[in-house]
Amino acid sequence: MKITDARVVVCSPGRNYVTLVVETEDGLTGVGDATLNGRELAVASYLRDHVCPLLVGRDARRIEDTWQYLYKGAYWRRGPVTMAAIAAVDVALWDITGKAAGMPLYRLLGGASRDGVPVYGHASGATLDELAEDVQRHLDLGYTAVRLQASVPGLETTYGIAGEGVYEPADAPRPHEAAWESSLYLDFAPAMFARIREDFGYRVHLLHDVHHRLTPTEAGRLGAALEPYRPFWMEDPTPAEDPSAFRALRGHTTTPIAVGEVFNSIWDCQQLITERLIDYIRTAVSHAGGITHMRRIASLAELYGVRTGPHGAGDLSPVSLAAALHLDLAVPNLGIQEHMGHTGPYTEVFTHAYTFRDGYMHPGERPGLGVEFDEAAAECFPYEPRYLPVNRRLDGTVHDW
Ligand code: CS2
Ligand code: MG
Repeated sequence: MKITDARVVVCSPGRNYVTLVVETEDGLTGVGDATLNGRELAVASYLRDHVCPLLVGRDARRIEDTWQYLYKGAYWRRGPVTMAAIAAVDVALWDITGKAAGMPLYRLLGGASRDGVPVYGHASGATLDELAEDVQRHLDLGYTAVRLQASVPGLETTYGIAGEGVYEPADAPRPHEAAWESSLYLDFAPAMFARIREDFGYRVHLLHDVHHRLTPTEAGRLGAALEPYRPFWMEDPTPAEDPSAFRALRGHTTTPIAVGEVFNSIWDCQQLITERLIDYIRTAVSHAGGITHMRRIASLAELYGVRTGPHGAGDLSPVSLAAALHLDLAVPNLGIQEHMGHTGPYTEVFTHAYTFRDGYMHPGERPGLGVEFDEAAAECFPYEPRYLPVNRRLDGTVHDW
Protein backbone atom coordinates (compact mmCIF):
# COMPACT_ATOMS: atom_id res chain seq x y z
CA MET A 1 0.00 0.00 0.00
CA LYS A 2 2.36 2.73 -1.20
CA ILE A 3 1.94 6.37 -0.22
CA THR A 4 1.43 8.44 -3.35
CA ASP A 5 1.01 11.89 -1.83
CA ALA A 6 1.36 13.73 1.49
CA ARG A 7 0.32 17.36 1.80
CA VAL A 8 -0.20 19.97 4.52
CA VAL A 9 -3.24 22.25 4.78
CA VAL A 10 -3.15 25.26 7.10
CA CYS A 11 -6.60 26.75 7.60
CA SER A 12 -8.51 28.83 10.13
CA PRO A 13 -12.21 27.84 10.51
CA GLY A 14 -12.66 29.58 13.85
CA ARG A 15 -8.93 29.20 14.74
CA ASN A 16 -5.75 28.01 13.01
CA TYR A 17 -5.30 24.28 12.36
CA VAL A 18 -2.57 22.37 10.53
CA THR A 19 -3.79 19.16 8.89
CA LEU A 20 -1.70 16.52 7.17
CA VAL A 21 -3.39 14.57 4.37
CA VAL A 22 -1.78 11.27 3.25
CA GLU A 23 -3.00 9.36 0.17
CA THR A 24 -2.18 5.83 -1.00
CA GLU A 25 -2.16 4.04 -4.34
CA ASP A 26 -5.32 2.23 -3.21
CA GLY A 27 -7.19 5.55 -3.04
CA LEU A 28 -7.28 5.59 0.76
CA THR A 29 -6.76 8.91 2.58
CA GLY A 30 -5.62 9.44 6.16
CA VAL A 31 -5.46 12.66 8.18
CA GLY A 32 -3.33 13.85 11.08
CA ASP A 33 -3.42 16.97 13.26
CA ALA A 34 -0.17 18.98 13.31
CA THR A 35 -1.46 22.06 15.11
CA LEU A 36 0.93 23.68 17.59
CA ASN A 37 -0.79 26.77 18.98
CA GLY A 38 1.17 29.92 18.04
CA ARG A 39 3.81 27.96 16.07
CA GLU A 40 1.61 26.39 13.39
CA LEU A 41 3.79 27.41 10.43
CA ALA A 42 6.89 25.84 11.97
CA VAL A 43 5.27 22.40 11.99
CA ALA A 44 3.78 22.96 8.53
CA SER A 45 7.28 23.70 7.20
CA TYR A 46 8.86 20.73 9.02
CA LEU A 47 6.31 18.47 7.35
CA ARG A 48 6.27 20.08 3.89
CA ASP A 49 10.04 20.59 3.59
CA HIS A 50 11.49 17.61 5.44
CA VAL A 51 8.91 14.85 5.92
CA CYS A 52 6.28 14.69 3.16
CA PRO A 53 8.83 14.07 0.36
CA LEU A 54 10.23 11.12 2.36
CA LEU A 55 6.78 9.56 2.82
CA VAL A 56 6.03 9.14 -0.88
CA GLY A 57 6.76 5.55 -1.91
CA ARG A 58 6.70 4.17 1.67
CA ASP A 59 4.23 1.44 2.68
CA ALA A 60 1.45 3.15 4.67
CA ARG A 61 0.94 -0.04 6.73
CA ARG A 62 4.47 0.13 8.21
CA ILE A 63 3.41 2.52 10.98
CA GLU A 64 6.05 1.64 13.58
CA ASP A 65 8.84 1.58 11.00
CA THR A 66 7.79 5.00 9.72
CA TRP A 67 7.75 6.31 13.30
CA GLN A 68 11.29 5.04 13.93
CA TYR A 69 12.43 6.27 10.51
CA LEU A 70 11.18 9.82 11.19
CA TYR A 71 12.33 9.89 14.85
CA LYS A 72 15.78 8.32 14.59
CA GLY A 73 16.37 9.32 10.99
CA ALA A 74 16.13 13.03 11.84
CA TYR A 75 19.15 12.68 14.18
CA TRP A 76 17.96 15.75 16.12
CA ARG A 77 15.64 14.37 18.79
CA ARG A 78 12.35 15.34 20.41
CA GLY A 79 10.87 18.83 20.74
CA PRO A 80 7.34 20.16 20.16
CA VAL A 81 7.72 20.84 16.41
CA THR A 82 9.37 17.53 15.51
CA MET A 83 7.02 15.43 17.64
CA ALA A 84 3.89 17.20 16.39
CA ALA A 85 5.01 16.47 12.82
CA ILE A 86 5.70 12.83 13.61
CA ALA A 87 2.37 12.63 15.44
CA ALA A 88 0.47 13.87 12.39
CA VAL A 89 2.10 11.25 10.15
CA ASP A 90 1.48 8.51 12.73
CA VAL A 91 -2.21 9.32 13.15
CA ALA A 92 -2.73 9.57 9.38
CA LEU A 93 -1.21 6.10 8.90
CA TRP A 94 -3.37 4.65 11.69
CA ASP A 95 -6.39 6.28 10.00
CA ILE A 96 -5.48 4.65 6.66
CA THR A 97 -4.89 1.27 8.32
CA GLY A 98 -8.28 1.41 10.02
CA LYS A 99 -9.96 2.27 6.76
CA ALA A 100 -8.12 -0.56 4.98
CA ALA A 101 -9.26 -3.00 7.70
CA GLY A 102 -12.81 -1.60 7.68
CA MET A 103 -12.58 -1.07 11.45
CA PRO A 104 -12.74 1.93 13.80
CA LEU A 105 -9.27 2.63 15.16
CA TYR A 106 -10.02 1.54 18.73
CA ARG A 107 -10.61 -2.01 17.53
CA LEU A 108 -7.08 -2.09 16.13
CA LEU A 109 -5.83 -0.95 19.56
CA GLY A 110 -7.29 -3.94 21.41
CA GLY A 111 -10.96 -3.01 21.46
CA ALA A 112 -13.00 -1.11 24.04
CA SER A 113 -11.94 -1.25 27.70
CA ARG A 114 -15.08 0.77 28.62
CA ASP A 115 -18.44 1.72 27.14
CA GLY A 116 -17.59 5.40 26.82
CA VAL A 117 -14.85 7.96 27.54
CA PRO A 118 -15.45 10.12 30.63
CA VAL A 119 -14.77 13.77 29.80
CA TYR A 120 -14.57 17.10 31.62
CA GLY A 121 -15.76 20.47 30.34
CA HIS A 122 -14.49 24.00 30.97
CA ALA A 123 -16.48 26.30 33.27
CA SER A 124 -15.24 29.84 33.77
CA GLY A 125 -16.44 33.22 34.93
CA ALA A 126 -15.38 36.81 35.49
CA THR A 127 -17.08 36.46 38.90
CA LEU A 128 -17.92 33.52 41.15
CA ASP A 129 -21.59 34.00 40.31
CA GLU A 130 -20.79 33.69 36.60
CA LEU A 131 -18.63 30.64 37.31
CA ALA A 132 -21.44 28.98 39.26
CA GLU A 133 -23.84 29.67 36.37
CA ASP A 134 -21.38 28.09 33.93
CA VAL A 135 -20.95 25.04 36.16
CA GLN A 136 -24.74 24.64 36.21
CA ARG A 137 -24.78 24.95 32.40
CA HIS A 138 -22.28 22.13 32.12
CA LEU A 139 -24.25 19.96 34.55
CA ASP A 140 -27.36 20.62 32.45
CA LEU A 141 -25.39 19.43 29.40
CA GLY A 142 -24.63 16.19 31.22
CA TYR A 143 -21.03 16.73 32.31
CA THR A 144 -20.10 15.06 35.60
CA ALA A 145 -16.66 16.70 35.70
CA VAL A 146 -15.93 20.42 35.24
CA ARG A 147 -12.77 22.53 35.23
CA LEU A 148 -13.01 25.73 37.26
CA GLN A 149 -11.27 28.94 36.18
CA ALA A 150 -12.30 32.40 37.41
CA SER A 151 -10.95 35.94 37.23
CA VAL A 152 -8.60 36.71 40.12
CA PRO A 153 -9.61 39.89 41.99
CA GLY A 154 -6.91 42.51 41.51
CA LEU A 155 -5.70 41.14 38.17
CA GLU A 156 -6.79 42.75 34.91
CA THR A 157 -6.98 39.40 33.07
CA THR A 158 -6.70 35.77 34.14
CA TYR A 159 -6.06 32.55 32.22
CA GLY A 160 -8.98 30.47 31.04
CA ILE A 161 -11.91 32.91 31.14
CA ALA A 162 -14.05 32.23 28.06
CA GLY A 163 -16.17 34.99 26.56
CA GLU A 164 -18.73 33.80 24.03
CA GLY A 165 -18.04 30.21 22.94
CA VAL A 166 -14.79 28.41 23.63
CA TYR A 167 -11.80 30.06 25.35
CA GLU A 168 -9.07 30.80 22.80
CA PRO A 169 -5.89 32.30 24.29
CA ALA A 170 -4.13 32.80 20.91
CA ASP A 171 -6.22 35.85 20.14
CA ALA A 172 -3.85 38.45 18.66
CA PRO A 173 -1.43 38.80 15.70
CA ARG A 174 1.26 39.66 18.22
CA PRO A 175 1.44 38.31 21.80
CA HIS A 176 -0.51 40.57 24.14
CA GLU A 177 0.99 40.94 27.61
CA ALA A 178 -0.97 39.81 30.65
CA ALA A 179 -0.29 40.72 34.29
CA TRP A 180 0.09 38.09 36.99
CA GLU A 181 0.64 38.02 40.75
CA SER A 182 0.73 34.61 42.47
CA SER A 183 -0.12 36.00 45.93
CA LEU A 184 -3.46 37.36 44.69
CA TYR A 185 -4.22 34.02 43.03
CA LEU A 186 -3.23 31.95 46.10
CA ASP A 187 -5.58 33.99 48.28
CA PHE A 188 -8.44 33.53 45.81
CA ALA A 189 -8.32 29.95 44.49
CA PRO A 190 -9.53 28.22 47.71
CA ALA A 191 -12.47 30.65 47.89
CA MET A 192 -13.42 29.66 44.33
CA PHE A 193 -13.56 25.99 45.29
CA ALA A 194 -15.41 26.74 48.54
CA ARG A 195 -18.16 28.58 46.65
CA ILE A 196 -18.67 25.86 44.04
CA ARG A 197 -18.69 23.07 46.63
CA GLU A 198 -21.17 25.12 48.69
CA ASP A 199 -23.44 25.50 45.63
CA PHE A 200 -23.09 22.01 44.13
CA GLY A 201 -21.79 19.70 46.84
CA TYR A 202 -19.45 16.83 46.05
CA ARG A 203 -21.44 15.11 43.30
CA VAL A 204 -19.46 16.82 40.53
CA HIS A 205 -15.72 16.32 39.93
CA LEU A 206 -13.95 19.68 40.06
CA LEU A 207 -10.64 20.21 38.25
CA HIS A 208 -8.40 23.27 38.10
CA ASP A 209 -5.53 24.37 35.89
CA VAL A 210 -2.79 26.35 37.65
CA HIS A 211 -1.09 26.65 34.27
CA HIS A 212 2.55 26.39 35.33
CA ARG A 213 2.53 29.55 37.45
CA LEU A 214 3.57 28.64 40.99
CA THR A 215 6.81 27.70 42.71
CA PRO A 216 6.83 24.18 44.17
CA THR A 217 6.29 25.58 47.67
CA GLU A 218 3.42 27.81 46.54
CA ALA A 219 1.92 24.82 44.71
CA GLY A 220 2.21 22.71 47.86
CA ARG A 221 0.45 25.46 49.82
CA LEU A 222 -2.35 25.58 47.24
CA GLY A 223 -2.73 21.81 47.11
CA ALA A 224 -3.05 21.65 50.89
CA ALA A 225 -5.57 24.52 50.95
CA LEU A 226 -7.72 22.74 48.32
CA GLU A 227 -7.77 19.34 50.06
CA PRO A 228 -11.07 19.98 51.95
CA TYR A 229 -12.75 20.57 48.56
CA ARG A 230 -11.46 17.29 47.06
CA PRO A 231 -10.29 18.46 43.62
CA PHE A 232 -10.19 15.75 40.97
CA TRP A 233 -6.80 17.22 40.05
CA MET A 234 -4.60 20.30 40.26
CA GLU A 235 -3.09 20.70 36.79
CA ASP A 236 0.35 22.03 35.91
CA PRO A 237 0.93 23.39 39.44
CA THR A 238 4.56 24.30 38.72
CA PRO A 239 6.68 24.30 35.52
CA ALA A 240 7.33 20.68 34.59
CA GLU A 241 10.80 20.95 33.08
CA ASP A 242 12.26 20.07 36.49
CA PRO A 243 10.80 16.78 37.77
CA SER A 244 12.58 17.24 41.12
CA ALA A 245 10.25 20.18 41.84
CA PHE A 246 7.44 17.62 42.10
CA ARG A 247 9.29 15.71 44.83
CA ALA A 248 9.14 18.90 46.94
CA LEU A 249 5.51 19.50 45.98
CA ARG A 250 4.38 15.93 46.57
CA GLY A 251 5.39 16.08 50.20
CA HIS A 252 3.05 18.99 50.96
CA THR A 253 -0.28 17.76 49.66
CA THR A 254 -2.46 14.77 48.73
CA THR A 255 -4.34 16.78 46.08
CA PRO A 256 -3.98 14.75 42.85
CA ILE A 257 -1.56 16.27 40.32
CA ALA A 258 -1.92 16.27 36.51
CA VAL A 259 0.96 17.27 34.23
CA GLY A 260 2.07 16.78 30.66
CA GLU A 261 0.26 18.82 28.02
CA VAL A 262 3.51 20.58 27.12
CA PHE A 263 5.43 17.27 26.99
CA ASN A 264 6.18 15.68 23.64
CA SER A 265 7.91 12.38 24.46
CA ILE A 266 7.94 9.52 26.95
CA TRP A 267 11.30 10.75 28.21
CA ASP A 268 9.67 14.00 29.38
CA CYS A 269 7.22 11.91 31.44
CA GLN A 270 9.49 9.10 32.63
CA GLN A 271 10.72 10.37 36.01
CA LEU A 272 7.36 11.88 37.02
CA ILE A 273 5.70 8.53 36.31
CA THR A 274 8.29 6.09 37.66
CA GLU A 275 8.68 8.09 40.91
CA ARG A 276 4.87 8.42 41.19
CA LEU A 277 5.24 12.21 41.42
CA ILE A 278 1.99 12.71 39.50
CA ASP A 279 -1.42 11.03 39.35
CA TYR A 280 -2.39 11.83 35.73
CA ILE A 281 -0.26 12.21 32.60
CA ARG A 282 -1.72 14.74 30.16
CA THR A 283 0.21 14.24 26.94
CA ALA A 284 -1.79 14.72 23.73
CA VAL A 285 -1.79 12.39 20.71
CA SER A 286 -1.08 15.34 18.39
CA HIS A 287 1.83 16.73 20.44
CA ALA A 288 3.49 13.55 21.75
CA GLY A 289 4.35 11.53 18.69
CA GLY A 290 0.91 10.17 17.80
CA ILE A 291 -0.92 7.00 18.77
CA THR A 292 2.21 4.85 18.50
CA HIS A 293 4.07 6.91 21.11
CA MET A 294 1.10 7.73 23.32
CA ARG A 295 0.45 3.99 23.73
CA ARG A 296 3.96 3.65 25.15
CA ILE A 297 3.35 6.52 27.57
CA ALA A 298 0.04 5.01 28.68
CA SER A 299 1.65 1.59 29.18
CA LEU A 300 4.52 3.04 31.25
CA ALA A 301 2.00 5.00 33.33
CA GLU A 302 -0.08 1.85 33.89
CA LEU A 303 2.88 0.10 35.53
CA TYR A 304 3.02 2.85 38.20
CA GLY A 305 -0.67 3.40 38.81
CA VAL A 306 -0.69 6.68 36.89
CA ARG A 307 -3.72 7.32 34.71
CA THR A 308 -4.02 9.26 31.47
CA GLY A 309 -5.84 12.59 31.34
CA PRO A 310 -5.17 13.69 27.77
CA HIS A 311 -5.03 17.34 26.76
CA GLY A 312 -8.06 18.26 24.66
CA ALA A 313 -8.15 22.04 24.27
CA GLY A 314 -9.81 23.78 21.34
CA ASP A 315 -6.41 24.33 19.72
CA LEU A 316 -6.14 20.58 19.13
CA SER A 317 -8.28 19.89 16.07
CA PRO A 318 -11.20 17.45 15.77
CA VAL A 319 -8.70 15.05 14.18
CA SER A 320 -6.69 15.10 17.40
CA LEU A 321 -9.79 14.69 19.59
CA ALA A 322 -10.96 11.73 17.51
CA ALA A 323 -7.56 10.03 17.78
CA ALA A 324 -7.53 10.66 21.53
CA LEU A 325 -11.00 9.14 21.93
CA HIS A 326 -10.04 5.95 20.10
CA LEU A 327 -6.99 5.56 22.33
CA ASP A 328 -8.97 6.57 25.45
CA LEU A 329 -11.56 3.88 24.73
CA ALA A 330 -8.89 1.19 24.48
CA VAL A 331 -6.25 1.88 27.15
CA PRO A 332 -6.88 0.26 30.56
CA ASN A 333 -5.65 3.23 32.62
CA LEU A 334 -7.69 6.12 31.27
CA GLY A 335 -8.46 8.77 33.87
CA ILE A 336 -10.46 11.41 32.02
CA GLN A 337 -10.36 13.22 28.66
CA GLU A 338 -10.42 17.00 28.36
CA HIS A 339 -13.25 18.23 26.14
CA MET A 340 -13.07 22.00 25.69
CA GLY A 341 -14.90 21.72 22.37
CA HIS A 342 -14.31 23.73 19.21
CA THR A 343 -15.74 27.01 18.03
CA GLY A 344 -16.62 28.80 14.81
CA PRO A 345 -17.33 27.19 11.41
CA TYR A 346 -14.99 24.22 12.01
CA THR A 347 -17.76 21.78 11.06
CA GLU A 348 -17.59 23.17 7.52
CA VAL A 349 -14.09 21.72 7.30
CA PHE A 350 -14.08 18.78 9.75
CA THR A 351 -16.92 16.26 9.97
CA HIS A 352 -16.59 13.69 12.74
CA ALA A 353 -18.25 10.55 14.05
CA TYR A 354 -17.47 11.20 17.72
CA THR A 355 -20.38 11.98 20.03
CA PHE A 356 -20.99 13.43 23.51
CA ARG A 357 -23.72 12.21 25.85
CA ASP A 358 -24.22 12.49 29.62
CA GLY A 359 -20.61 13.27 30.40
CA TYR A 360 -19.14 10.60 28.11
CA MET A 361 -17.81 10.62 24.55
CA HIS A 362 -17.43 7.86 21.98
CA PRO A 363 -15.31 7.93 18.79
CA GLY A 364 -17.98 6.16 16.74
CA GLU A 365 -17.81 3.05 14.54
CA ARG A 366 -16.66 4.52 11.21
CA PRO A 367 -13.48 2.85 9.82
CA GLY A 368 -10.29 4.62 10.86
CA LEU A 369 -10.52 7.87 12.86
CA GLY A 370 -14.04 8.72 11.75
CA VAL A 371 -13.08 12.26 10.68
CA GLU A 372 -13.37 13.67 7.17
CA PHE A 373 -11.41 16.80 6.16
CA ASP A 374 -12.81 19.00 3.35
CA GLU A 375 -9.81 20.62 1.65
CA ALA A 376 -11.95 22.74 -0.66
CA ALA A 377 -13.85 24.17 2.29
CA ALA A 378 -10.56 24.73 4.13
CA GLU A 379 -9.44 27.11 1.38
CA CYS A 380 -12.23 29.48 2.44
CA PHE A 381 -10.54 29.93 5.85
CA PRO A 382 -6.94 31.10 5.31
CA TYR A 383 -4.33 31.13 8.07
CA GLU A 384 -4.28 34.16 10.37
CA PRO A 385 -1.17 34.90 12.49
CA ARG A 386 -2.16 34.38 16.13
CA TYR A 387 0.06 34.18 19.22
CA LEU A 388 -0.39 33.09 22.80
CA PRO A 389 -0.06 35.81 25.46
CA VAL A 390 3.11 36.61 27.41
CA ASN A 391 2.75 36.89 31.19
CA ARG A 392 4.52 39.47 33.31
CA ARG A 393 4.43 39.81 37.07
CA LEU A 394 3.25 43.16 38.40
CA ASP A 395 6.91 44.23 38.69
CA GLY A 396 7.35 43.58 34.96
CA THR A 397 9.23 40.27 35.18
CA VAL A 398 8.30 37.77 32.48
CA HIS A 399 6.47 34.86 34.11
CA ASP A 400 5.07 31.50 32.97
CA TRP A 401 1.82 31.99 31.09
C1 CS2 B 1 -4.93 24.47 28.79
C2 CS2 B 1 -4.80 24.70 27.32
O1 CS2 B 1 -6.76 23.09 28.26
C3 CS2 B 1 -5.79 23.25 29.02
O2 CS2 B 1 -5.51 22.48 29.96
O3 CS2 B 1 -3.70 24.34 29.44
O4 CS2 B 1 -5.98 25.33 26.91
C4 CS2 B 1 -3.63 25.56 26.90
O5 CS2 B 1 -3.72 26.83 27.53
C5 CS2 B 1 -3.67 25.73 25.40
O6 CS2 B 1 -3.71 24.45 24.81
C6 CS2 B 1 -2.46 26.50 24.90
O7 CS2 B 1 -2.53 26.58 23.49
MG1 MG C 1 -3.73 22.88 30.92
